[in-house]
Amino acid sequence: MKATTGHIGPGMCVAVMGYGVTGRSAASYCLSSGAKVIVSDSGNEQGFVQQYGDYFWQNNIQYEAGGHSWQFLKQADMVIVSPGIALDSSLVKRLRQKGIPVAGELAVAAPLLRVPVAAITGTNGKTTVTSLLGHILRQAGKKVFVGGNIGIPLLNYLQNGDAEYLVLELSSFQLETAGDFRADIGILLNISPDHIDRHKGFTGYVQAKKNLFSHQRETDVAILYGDDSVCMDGKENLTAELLTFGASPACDAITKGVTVRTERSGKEVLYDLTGTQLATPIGVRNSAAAILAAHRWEVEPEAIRSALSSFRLESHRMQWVGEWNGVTYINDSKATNTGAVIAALEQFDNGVILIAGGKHKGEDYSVLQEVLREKVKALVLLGESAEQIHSAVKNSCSIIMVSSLQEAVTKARTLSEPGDTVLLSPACASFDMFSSYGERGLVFMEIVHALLEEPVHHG
Ligand code: UMA
Repeated sequence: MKATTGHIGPGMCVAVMGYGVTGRSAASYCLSSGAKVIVSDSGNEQGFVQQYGDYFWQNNIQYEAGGHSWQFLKQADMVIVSPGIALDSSLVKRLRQKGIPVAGELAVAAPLLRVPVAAITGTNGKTTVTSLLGHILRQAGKKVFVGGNIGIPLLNYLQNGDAEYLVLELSSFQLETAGDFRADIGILLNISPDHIDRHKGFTGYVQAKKNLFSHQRETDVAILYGDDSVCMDGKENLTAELLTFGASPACDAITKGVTVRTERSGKEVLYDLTGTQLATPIGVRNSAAAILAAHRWEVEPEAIRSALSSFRLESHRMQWVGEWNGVTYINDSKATNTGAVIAALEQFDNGVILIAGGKHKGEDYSVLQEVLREKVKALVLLGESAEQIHSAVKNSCSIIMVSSLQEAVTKARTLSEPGDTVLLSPACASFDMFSSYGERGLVFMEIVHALLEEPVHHG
């Protein structure tokens, strides 16, 4: 029997293509629905069998590893494809031509969702806004499932969930295979180039992001970053009600300094983020998006305020470390490419002392020149890539070469003045000096805390 996406049950054979986090959740969901499951993964066969052989045997799951084949997959009534698998292969095309649906987990879940859904996408900040909205709803006493690209597949919810609201972080990969998925609230935070190989250019990437709005109804809401022309482009084609956030006075949630001003039931409401982890330009903007969503679901301003002040940012992504003598220290160790560094620097007017460098991944650092010229007072370089970055950006700002993170923080502190920001945003992987970006970020924060207990010696 040929399947209709979303109606998985006894008598059907479902192929799970890619057996990572999503694939394992999909297999488990299909088994619990009574379907027969087969698994196809490109990973090394020996390791695969060692890891999953017993589970496959217990659940009567046939598998192929080391690649995907038509011979194996053609027995399926439908294929659930993992987000990391590109859809332009001749095999995926052949499956579709032969009438075998190839769907992502959003398409599978779509017809089965019975509670309000907020879905958040964008190039940067989606994990923060997803966690923040989940946190606000929980503070307001609601039962919430927070999942998606943040690391918890939506199909986990379908198996065990009893939430009243779903808050999902969605990637462009997931939105490419979303089928009829519809969000009551769709949030697009920003768009800048990313995953260009997979989407065959920027246009394809934007298109995938905007799939989020394609099945919305008039009673739904689309929340867009009003100051971003790429986000706003095509707004007249939205079916849902449009709400915007940003610095422009025309926005529905207006960001100014560390405040967000908006309306709720016709009354002006002001949120002051002073003293919270969200009191950065990007944090305020992310908060504005989450506030609009929370108002839509009628959360009281007091519950929102309490959630904003107790919210803790995801580690190592524009993580506020502290403020000493008027200088703010920020850990953005997760910024392992130039795009992330540009996004980080764009949050500041100027006065940044940037600590960068690490393991080179083949990027062209000259794209940083303009933003360095505008925002950066001094660039402190360390790690394997220091020389390369230096020669690519040498005329953009003052550059200091150092040999350790300890030395980098010490230098940055002596160069800083009240009102400045010391930002670790490396543009490189960490593996030349650390085991992960997480370790690099933790070491940075330890050094900052330890150093700032000591008096500053300028010069
Ligand atoms: N595989 C194949 N064939 C291929 C490629 C991979 O069989 O052609 C196999 C691999 O051997 C592996 C499995 O597929 O066994 C991995 O699948 P996957 O890459 O789709 O990853 P998952 O483990 O299912 O994790 C995915 C998201 N990964 C990607 O989109 C690449 C996770 O986002 C997400 O947290 C998880 O689903 C739950 O929703 C990660 C990510 O990097 C964090 N996302 C990108 C981003 O944020 O920029 C989009």
